[in-house]
Amino acid sequence: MRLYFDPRQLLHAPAVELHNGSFCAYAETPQRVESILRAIGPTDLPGDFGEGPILAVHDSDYVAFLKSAHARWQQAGRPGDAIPYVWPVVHRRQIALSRIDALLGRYSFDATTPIAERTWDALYANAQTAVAAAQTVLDGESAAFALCRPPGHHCGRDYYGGYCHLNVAAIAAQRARDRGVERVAILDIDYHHGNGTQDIFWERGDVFYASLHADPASDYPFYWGHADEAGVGQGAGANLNLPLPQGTSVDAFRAAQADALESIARFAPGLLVISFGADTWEGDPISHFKLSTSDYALLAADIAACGWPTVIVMEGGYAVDALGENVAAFLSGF
Ligand code: Q9C
Ligand code: ZN
Repeated sequence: MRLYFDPRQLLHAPAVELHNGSFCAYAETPQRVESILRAIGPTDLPGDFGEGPILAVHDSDYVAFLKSAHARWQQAGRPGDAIPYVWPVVHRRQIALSRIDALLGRYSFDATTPIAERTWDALYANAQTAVAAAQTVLDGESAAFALCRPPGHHCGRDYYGGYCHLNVAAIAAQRARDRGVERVAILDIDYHHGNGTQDIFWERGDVFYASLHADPASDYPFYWGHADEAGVGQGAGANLNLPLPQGTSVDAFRAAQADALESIARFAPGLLVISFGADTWEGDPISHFKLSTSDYALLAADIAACGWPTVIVMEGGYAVDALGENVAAFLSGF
């Protein structure tokens, strides 16, 4: 299987995050990548596909904001990473926003996702990694892995959060659409619901989104991910949420994944994108499922047996020492 990664993705390195009321070490650390590389071996550099694939998913004003946010933060005299503290939720007047704090609140939905000095460079390389894996599968490989980092599934067309700024799974899926694949499915098996991916394709019938995740009644991102969210308009019926209780282990997870695969099979995709998070592992520090390392090979084999050309995009997974083995186990199933 071809594996893609660009070392510039490590340039996004926030120092701290706001967690349960205090600042603590950033969970989505560059060391996650080192763990994965140790376990999967050498990777290929992606080519440079330009900004086109990013702008095919994200609004241009949002991309311009991401590029300039940290410089604006510094111009305002602020130290460290840019972190929002105000949001236009109530009576959201958004006239000529120019103060960095106003912009941060406009384009984010949480305060856990800093923008650091080199964040844009990392995000750009991250998107290229996703496109390279998609392109390899479009060119005829049965599967490819994009070692994306930072992850992407929490961010939408014009907003960031949940450690995610560019939606790499959506960028891969949209690339396939733009290169002639008529129906693309996304299977999201990160511990958290992929609210951004759901929002991006909410009104579209050409991209099917299916997600297994912790019930939003108990877990982040709280405001999305319930079972009755099915899409609207052209997208009605093309969104499938399968929330699962904390404590879920492999039998229930595998059964839910089989339900998702059955729905995807009815949709008959020409290509599958997997948003793969290893934060479903039993030892993950911020999550509460009970999958073991060997379970990942089983789950991947179930997906591979469906026979769809498959792009695997890395999402979450925060038990850094075990992360590499969990990713390698998943890839071995293909
Ligand atoms: N510090 C992904 O797995 N923070 N994002 C929860 C823990 C948000 C996780 C509080 C978790 C987002 C891609
Ligand atoms: Zn997650």
